[in-house]
Amino acid sequence: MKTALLLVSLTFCGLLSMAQQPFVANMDESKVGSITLPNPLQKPDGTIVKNKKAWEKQRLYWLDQFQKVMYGKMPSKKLPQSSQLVSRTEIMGGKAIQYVWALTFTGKHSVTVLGVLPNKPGKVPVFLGLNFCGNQTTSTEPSIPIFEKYVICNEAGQFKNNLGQAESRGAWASRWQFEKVIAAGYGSITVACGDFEEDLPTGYRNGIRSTLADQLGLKAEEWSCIGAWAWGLSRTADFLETIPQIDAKKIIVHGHSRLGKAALWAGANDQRFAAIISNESGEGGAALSRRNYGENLWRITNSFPHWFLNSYKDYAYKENDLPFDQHILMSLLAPRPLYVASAMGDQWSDPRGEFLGAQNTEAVYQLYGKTGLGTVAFPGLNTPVGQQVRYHIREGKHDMTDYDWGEYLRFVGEIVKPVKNHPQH
Ligand code: GTR
Repeated sequence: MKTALLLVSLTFCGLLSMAQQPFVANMDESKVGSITLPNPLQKPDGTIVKNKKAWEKQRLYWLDQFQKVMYGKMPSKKLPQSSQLVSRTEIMGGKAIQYVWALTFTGKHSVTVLGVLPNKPGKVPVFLGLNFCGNQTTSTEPSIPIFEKYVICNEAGQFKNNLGQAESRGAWASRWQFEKVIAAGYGSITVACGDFEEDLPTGYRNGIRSTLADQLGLKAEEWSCIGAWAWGLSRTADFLETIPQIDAKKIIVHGHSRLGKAALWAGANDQRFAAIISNESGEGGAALSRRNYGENLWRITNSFPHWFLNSYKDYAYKENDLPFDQHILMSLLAPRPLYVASAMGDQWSDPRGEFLGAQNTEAVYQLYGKTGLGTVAFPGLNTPVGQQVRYHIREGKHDMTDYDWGEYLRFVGEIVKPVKNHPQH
């Protein structure tokens, strides 16, 4: 009895001290050690996929694995959705039109979509990405409604109790670079991620995982917040297909950080996205989970349990047991153009792990006759490398900057070309 008690209290103290120990991220490359990655081309029976056709089948196998282990199921049911134009405003001295639309799903859940399109006739390719802190933070235009749900931003003077105030207008405009995007001949579309699901462990309660649970036929715990955001990106794409000025075959999905994770997951599930951009998506995004550098699986599933399936945290410090790694997630994007970007001052996201994640998609891109990143070494600062898969590490901190946008526009300009001087139709 005494021994049992002693054991119980020892175990209890052990657990307590583990929980109390602050997490110290490994930031020493020499301590990462060597890792062995699963081969995207290796089928469950051990044989190797040799052509595109076989890969298409293998692709579904991997998608299913990611659904079962990490991000959860994706609803297969299509819901009726309707839209309403809220406002149309000429901006940038007449160079662009800003649209605000309300998008409603089965009358049960509504989100607000912001669009900035060039003010000229003809269809344009668009960038589509979720924003963190409300549409009003992407531009100073006063006609954009202030987002009224919880956001993670809480800068004094701009937000109060995590709710955007009038002063938050344009707070994150530098991450959107609307003028630059319009000048290059593209449109830009965004929705606050919290309009689909607030970024909180309890966010599912008033997010689409609850409001649409019956219609979608999925329980909240069967998928995840990242899943809900990715679903939101696809539903926004459905809506964009109904807008005559938008070339819906050229929707480039992008996202920064946690929203970059959502963009990758959206691109994997929805092959309509013509190109995918991951800006510093890090752990659970482009970075390899098997590399213990910066944020790791233990830390992310403890800080943000709602982003993934509950059971994903069982792989903490057992990353080698994962059936996949994040290079396989990105292989699911092939043969579409993929841009993975890091920042030197954002070691938390493991830039080298993001680079290696992008590089290890090569075998799949080659099945399509494309060179992905190619056999390049980890590049120097501000030196993009690669072809159909591109990578850069820029100087500076965790952010999505003017430099990043310049490179994304150059990349999609080569591959997803905007139509110049298009005729009226
Ligand atoms: C961090 C998180 C990262 C990344 C980042 C962000 O706190 O650890 O995985 O998603 O937030 O979204 O800015």
